[in-house]
Amino acid sequence: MQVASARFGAIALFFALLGSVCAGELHYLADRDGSAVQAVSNAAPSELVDASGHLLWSVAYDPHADHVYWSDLANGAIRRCNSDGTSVTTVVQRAGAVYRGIVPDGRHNRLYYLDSESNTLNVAAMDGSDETVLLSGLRRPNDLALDPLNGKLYLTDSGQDKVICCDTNGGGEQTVLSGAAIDGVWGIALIPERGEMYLSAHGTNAILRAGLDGSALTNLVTGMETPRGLTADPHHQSLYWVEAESGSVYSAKLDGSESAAIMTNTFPGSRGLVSYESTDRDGDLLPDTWEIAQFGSLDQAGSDDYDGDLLSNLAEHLFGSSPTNSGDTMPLIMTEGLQDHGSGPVPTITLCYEERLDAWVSYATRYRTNLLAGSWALFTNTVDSVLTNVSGEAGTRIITIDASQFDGNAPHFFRVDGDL
Ligand SMILES: [Ca+2]
Ligand SMILES: [Ca+2]
Ligand SMILES: [Ca+2]
Repeated sequence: MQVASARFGAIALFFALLGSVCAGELHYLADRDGSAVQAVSNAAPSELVDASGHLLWSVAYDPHADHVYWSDLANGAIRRCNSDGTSVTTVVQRAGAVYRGIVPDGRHNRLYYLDSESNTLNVAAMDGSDETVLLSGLRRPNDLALDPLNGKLYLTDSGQDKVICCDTNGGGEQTVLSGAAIDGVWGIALIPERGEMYLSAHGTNAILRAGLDGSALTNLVTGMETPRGLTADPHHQSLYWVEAESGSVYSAKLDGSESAAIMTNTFPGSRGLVSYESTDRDGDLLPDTWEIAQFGSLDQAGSDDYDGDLLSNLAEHLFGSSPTNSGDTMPLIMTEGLQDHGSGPVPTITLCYEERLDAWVSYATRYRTNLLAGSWALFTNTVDSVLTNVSGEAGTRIITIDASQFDGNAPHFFRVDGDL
């Protein structure tokens, strides 16, 4: 934060936002009728694992170990392999178990999974040891999602038409959605940075969206036939799901627009689908090459603050400062002066900050006059906005504002955000 004068203050605060870095997408699909785990790239499937003798249900991906997980209902097992299909390993097995939703959390060496035979939510180490029941008394739990930002698990319970949330240790269980509006709720995906959950429901044959607290439930897409596994891709601002009846893979934008079947290959009976944007396989909004270059691994999340300077890794990425140096924070510099832009000299404020050229967000200036009351308002009444000193992946944005529009007796505070 830099304060330029008693009258005007500049504050840099930045929130995590989403969008597309580059084209290219990767899905993993549990192809039940074909008895294969499929890796699907740009609408072309290739068989990753021949799962003959397995009754496939869910599929999941762990970017940290680069492992693909699936549930095998025929043998009561959760299995995994490397992302090239090698080293198939049984992680968890119990006779009669009906394992459904799986969430590997490689950062914390935890594997969460639902068993709709014992009707429990469970956790184990990623080698299957130390299994613990986190929740019991469920009726037919189906799909599971992790909100790493807030340390919460969300599950769909199809037997009760409920979405249930709890802490990652099983505490704080609560029902966040229930009832006819989510009849037959099945798949769940989260984008915690947007505060949103997405659901598929085969009772209403809809794809739905709600807040993480269950508020503002909305049908995004209707008229499906038994939509099942659902996944959200924040970088493409897209949802993907499988429609079990036709076996089609669908996509839509996060608001439900542009809904369409995207593959000519179909996978009838399929239940599980996950998708990964190839430059951000761990889905934390940081391009993986940048993460590896900065941290040497994918262990840091966008919301983490590695160097403890109160700026998230994502903010440091978007605004060009070092995420590993607490002495390097993104400056938002403000100066005051007089400038002539064609109609005589006027008092001006100049704001200056670093912008990424490849950013998938749009940078936006906001202001307010009272830090204790009111809210930040978008500010667009600028005299000039130019990008200079372009070098490599970044440039310097210089915004000029006519200061005579402001009440000279009131303080004004400015900040810059990265917005969708
Ligand atoms: Ca990443
Ligand atoms: Ca930081
Ligand atoms: Ca820093």
